[in-house]
Amino acid sequence: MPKQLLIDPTEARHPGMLNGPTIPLNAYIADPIAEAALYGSANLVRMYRDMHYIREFETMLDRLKKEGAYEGVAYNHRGPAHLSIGQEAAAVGQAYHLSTDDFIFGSHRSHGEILAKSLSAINKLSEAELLLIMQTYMGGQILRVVERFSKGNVTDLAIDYVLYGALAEMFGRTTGLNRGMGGSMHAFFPPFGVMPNNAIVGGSADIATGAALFKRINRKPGIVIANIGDASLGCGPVWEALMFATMDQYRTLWDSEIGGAPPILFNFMNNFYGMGGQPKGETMGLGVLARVGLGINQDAMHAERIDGYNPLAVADAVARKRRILEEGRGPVLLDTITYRFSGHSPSDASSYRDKDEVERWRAHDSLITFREYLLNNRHADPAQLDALQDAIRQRIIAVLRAALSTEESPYLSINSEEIGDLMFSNQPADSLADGRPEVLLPLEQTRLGQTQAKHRFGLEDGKPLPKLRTLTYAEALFEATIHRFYKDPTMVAYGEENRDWGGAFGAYRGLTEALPYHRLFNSPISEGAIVGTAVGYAMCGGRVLAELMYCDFMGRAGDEIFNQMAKWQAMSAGVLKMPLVLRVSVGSKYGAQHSQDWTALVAHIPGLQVMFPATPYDAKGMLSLALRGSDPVIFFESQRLYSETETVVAGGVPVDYYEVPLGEPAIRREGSDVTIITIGATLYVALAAAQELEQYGISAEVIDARFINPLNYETIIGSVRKTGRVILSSEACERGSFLHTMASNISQLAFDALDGPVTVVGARNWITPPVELEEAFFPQKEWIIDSIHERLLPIAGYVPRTRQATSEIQRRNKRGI
Ligand SMILES: Cc1ncc(C[n+]2csc(CCOP(=O)(O)OP(=O)(O)O)c2C)c(N)n1
Ligand SMILES: [Mg+2]
Repeated sequence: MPKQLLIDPTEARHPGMLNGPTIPLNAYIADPIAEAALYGSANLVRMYRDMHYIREFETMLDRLKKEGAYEGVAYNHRGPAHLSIGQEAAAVGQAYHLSTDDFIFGSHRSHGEILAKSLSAINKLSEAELLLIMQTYMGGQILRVVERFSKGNVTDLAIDYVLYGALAEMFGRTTGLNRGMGGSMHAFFPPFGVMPNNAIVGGSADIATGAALFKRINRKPGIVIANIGDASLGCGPVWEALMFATMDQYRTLWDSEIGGAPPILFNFMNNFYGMGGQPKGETMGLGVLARVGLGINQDAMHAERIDGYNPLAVADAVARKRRILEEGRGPVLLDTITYRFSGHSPSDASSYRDKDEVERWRAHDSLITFREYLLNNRHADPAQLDALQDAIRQRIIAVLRAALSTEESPYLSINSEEIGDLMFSNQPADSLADGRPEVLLPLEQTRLGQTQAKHRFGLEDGKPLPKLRTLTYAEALFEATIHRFYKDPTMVAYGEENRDWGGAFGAYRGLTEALPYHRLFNSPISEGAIVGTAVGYAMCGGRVLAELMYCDFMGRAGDEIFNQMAKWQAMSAGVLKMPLVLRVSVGSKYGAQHSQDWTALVAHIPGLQVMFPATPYDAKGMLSLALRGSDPVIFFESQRLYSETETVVAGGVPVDYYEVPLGEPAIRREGSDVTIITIGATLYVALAAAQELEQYGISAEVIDARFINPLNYETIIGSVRKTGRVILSSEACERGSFLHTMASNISQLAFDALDGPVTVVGARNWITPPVELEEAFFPQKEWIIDSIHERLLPIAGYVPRTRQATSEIQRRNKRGI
């Protein structure tokens, strides 16, 4: 049924003027009497204390980097330190009203936000809750160190825990919050709602949006804040996140019971600088960052500029905006004015800015002005605040000493596989949450009833059965998908044209009728945000099936695939899982920008599983495997195959659920003279070549690799040892293709068994030409036979039809083509 969104031409063509809401700038009006009543002295002093914790913590790092010592404790800190000295009030004001249900995501400069949010959480949690968190997180490993030096009550212990855990993390110690795998720019601590920080600037925008989506869809409490630098507003994925977060469908099409738009607050920590470039007046034309809201939706994203040098202005804004988000009326944009006194990093001499400017801001330093505020309004006396500062210094010295000790705070062992062990979580699960999946139809009434009734094998007596009545590769994908949708209530799928259109290439036909909007929806054409939000959704504990149509579009989601999806499990030292399957399709017929096989690109990135089924049996069994897993998978498909039926795997595609074993290639034809290994649709070319080779008395074994990572070489090596010859082929451009990685491994693993060079036949190193010329580009049956003849096993009396001699390798490389 088409959705009910009518586009009325009369309305669309109607003249008029567009007026936007006005955007308040620094509208907070300080009222000390009201503030005293609202917060009370203790909380106001605590805000000051937290600002000081951040200032002292960052100062300590600054001194270590610049002077090699802090308060007599020497250390050469080799890692990064992007400090936020000057930005404390913005972080503390923001954290004040947040609970542990509220998540913050941040950037390379987020130490302050981590500490502020943690200190706020410590203030809100009971002693029992704090102890439980510390005793269970990382098996109590961090707590055991902290207990040795911490003095005082449980709150003191928790404060030491956070300071120590963050610092040990920055120093790369196994007792850090993320076992040293995250470091300064990625440290986080989910029990307090401190979610990943990102060294890819702007990287948190779409991930945080995905976390907010997770909260909404799974009815979880709390809001999500993405802390982003002002200069990072120049990043495409940030804009894509804004698009994703403001989609109308949350309110027009999704069931109102879901609660409206994802509760995401984009908070720009506007310190007026990138590293050295200045968004205002130089690298951007916004003037006032908050202006962006006007362009994004009719609510102007409820945007405001707020004074990040007054923690109370920030706290007030977060409290007001939180209500909007909870009512599903978000997203919200805040332009939080602040300033960093520290350089971009300690090695930065700030040559790009005027000393006078820094001095002017120093006069506004929130630590000075807020101290004055506390004194003037009799919330504290000077001696009390001095003592507080001194106590903070002493605490940080103790934390520093513990974090430096390699005995108390060791590194992961260099001579072990401990980092390797973190790359994948390998914890398959039928469902990631209890509860019944929300669906619109009983499973039997879905399209599954029709697909299951089809022929499951495409041949009868060697002749093809009608395709319309036989299960295709696309339908096999559908069966795997709907199965998991009906098992796992957290599972969602989205991408461009995923719903009424039936998904790219029809693989989702039948899902629209079966699933409510919030489980299957169309996204904006924002490939970065499709993957980035999926990363955020998955790291919060939900299963996502994201889809990018053409493999070539991965270029638009490069960071999200290469740096986010791939790396967060290991950077979190296993705290986060990434049950995210990204479907991409290798094209043909559509020319240069829609037809490339980029398996090698993703195979090169540590942390990704990469799969490429070539038969309907594998399409269902491998997608089933991927969709039950806990690891990120790039799932390649081929447009040549969507309408193909099963003609290779005897018995066809089972009706019941099954999985293909992870990493295991499949022998698709047995032979004894040469092994042909393929990835993707080239399987069928290889099978045809093998059949023709039979005429010449050559028996070829054909293996479909199916998996790219992980990949068990046992079957492959077993075959090579039997035949002594191996040729590899796929549709990927030959230079740098994954075939070469396999070739190199086979050479090393079976050198003694080889009777000839491991031979690679890839697509040409050209742009993909128009469909009429594709035969000149993609490997053909003749290329495989000719290569065998020229390089491996001369065929008596055979006249090659194409140029495949080794001299060709030299000629093509010399020309770079
Ligand atoms: C995608 C990306 N591009 C460039 C960088 C290098 N870089 C690190 S910080 C930074 C400036 C960021 O400025 P802003 O977003 O305003 O944050 P701030 O440093 O001011 O907190 C740049 C360009 C990066 N880390 N990631
Ligand atoms: Mg900045």
